[in-house]
Amino acid sequence: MNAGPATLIRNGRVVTASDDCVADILIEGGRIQAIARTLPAGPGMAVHDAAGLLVLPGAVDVHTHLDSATPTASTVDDFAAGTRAAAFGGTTTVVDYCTPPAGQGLLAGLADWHRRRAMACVDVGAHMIVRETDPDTPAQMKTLVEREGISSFKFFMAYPGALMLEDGALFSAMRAAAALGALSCVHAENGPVIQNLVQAALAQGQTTPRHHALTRPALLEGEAAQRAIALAEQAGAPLYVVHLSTAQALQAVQQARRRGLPVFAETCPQYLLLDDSVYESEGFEGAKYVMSPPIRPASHGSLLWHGLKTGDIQTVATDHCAFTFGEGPQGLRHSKRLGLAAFNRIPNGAPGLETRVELMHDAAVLQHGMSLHRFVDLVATAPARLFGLFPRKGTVAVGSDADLVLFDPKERWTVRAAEHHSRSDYSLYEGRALTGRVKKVFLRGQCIVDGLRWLGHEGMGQYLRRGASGRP
Ligand code: DUC
Ligand code: ZN
Ligand code: ZN
Repeated sequence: MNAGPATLIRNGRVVTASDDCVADILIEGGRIQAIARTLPAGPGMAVHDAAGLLVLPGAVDVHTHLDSATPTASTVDDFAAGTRAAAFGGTTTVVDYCTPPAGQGLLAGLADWHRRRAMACVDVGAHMIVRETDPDTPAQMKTLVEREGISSFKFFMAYPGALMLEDGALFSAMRAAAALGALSCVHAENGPVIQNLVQAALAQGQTTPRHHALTRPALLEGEAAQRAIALAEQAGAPLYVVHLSTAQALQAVQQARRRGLPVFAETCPQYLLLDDSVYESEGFEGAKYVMSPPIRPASHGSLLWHGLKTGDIQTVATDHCAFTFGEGPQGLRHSKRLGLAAFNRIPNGAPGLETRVELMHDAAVLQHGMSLHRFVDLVATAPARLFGLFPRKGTVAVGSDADLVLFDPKERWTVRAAEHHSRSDYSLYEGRALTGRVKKVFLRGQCIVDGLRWLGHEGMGQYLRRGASGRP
């Protein structure tokens, strides 16, 4: 609970997933106390004028990898840098993937994750990645759900020999999650076949970044999504397909949903706004876009937009998994340059936490004609609901945490990595002109971003024990 002074936000246009009205908002004790057309300012109250601005719920990003290590590489944004970047972009809640190293166990992995997340500047929850199973795994999963409020697990169908669960283990893990009322999240790509394609490409001397995309075809994401849906149906498990990027995977999700199955999907701005021409340069530039799944041909993006409109895709998250392009002061361990000799050694992932809300406002509302309500739903409300955070997070309502974004829907500006707060040295959207900009951000009533000024501090983010996931 935040015991700061009472705060009044005046005359903003409050937009939620369902409502739209000009109102004053009174904040006390970190929560919204009242919303009314006119509220009086009491003595000592901090008053913010929001006339001409939208007042949106603090956005919720349910897919990040902060301070996350593999044996060869580590993401460059720790929780302090990553969540500060999030705040500048209007995101006040992050649900991050805890990835215990091989052999460590889930509870020990979580304890390490808590040490790292203690520097967070916005509120954070965790999903747990299950990369291996043993007889103790179901009991550990139970403890995570019941004691730690971790109500979602991620399973990889890619990266054999590293993160992948083969089908039997995947099915058992889905069953265990379902028995606990938890949501199974899957990275849907056929890992063994991709491994085969990667080895064949390398054997032919095809080492440049664009071969990353060529060896991870859309068909193999569609196949894995279809298989995940079948395994989840058999296990009686609700399913959430993370970072969905292809028409084939979307079609599998659509068919499942038409049959009434509890299948949900997330996509990311990079799959909506970019296309595979990003890999065309012959040099190393394409490494900036090496992520899994890769950026797809434009036809997929068009269908993903359709999936957002029909509601078959419920959320837009970032998969913020940031590395530097150059070596930078952080060193090679955080750099794409680890893969200069061969594309399969390029660390997978890209930055995105800071730009998601503004990109989606510009693209969804201004270019694709979606309503402000749907935009708010995609970036805040639906992820909060699906991952057990609603109504504390994801909306503007009496009793909710006072996580608020004052947003100027008319300001025009240009994305520049040099002006960002991520430690990554590039943006996937460098030079893109956008309309709509975050002006002020409040975390539990405290103004943490005021224009270009940072008013928050490391460690102010709280850990979020989440309720049941997978219930929209
Ligand atoms: N999957 C993710 O979700 N993030 C980074 C890399 C990956 O394969
Ligand atoms: Zn993934
Ligand atoms: Zn990810």
